[in-house]
Amino acid sequence: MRVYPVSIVFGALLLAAKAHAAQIQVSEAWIRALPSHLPAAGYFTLRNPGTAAVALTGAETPACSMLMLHKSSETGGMGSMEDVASVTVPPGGTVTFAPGGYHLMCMDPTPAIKPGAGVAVTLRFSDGSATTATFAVKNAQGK
Ligand SMILES: [Cu+2]
Repeated sequence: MRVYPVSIVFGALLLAAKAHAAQIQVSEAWIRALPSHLPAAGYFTLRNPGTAAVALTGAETPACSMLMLHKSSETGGMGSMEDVASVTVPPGGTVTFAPGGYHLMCMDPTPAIKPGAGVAVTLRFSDGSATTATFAVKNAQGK
């Protein structure tokens, strides 16, 4: 039998409690696959059940060479998008990634990005937690 120093056990318990309290919930996750190897966009809703603000700081999936945080906007009828470093979810609040606004941009989609399939995407947060959710792949019409 091994005896662990109390401080290590206590530290692990603290970490577990912290991660649990701040766990962000992901729902309605999907990816729009486009023809001709064009970048695919990922959409979802984040809900923060915790009591502190948590920011989405990054995302990754084996199905894309890179998964970037983007925000679409329209100025004078011209659509454009920009990189964003993080997206904050307020305590008790939700943030929706949807066409025309925030989205994940999947560069170099692999054949796994195929309508009808599901791909695992890991979302990383400012509190050090990470959540992996299955994104349903839909076609260009969002079906
Ligand atoms: Cu984009």
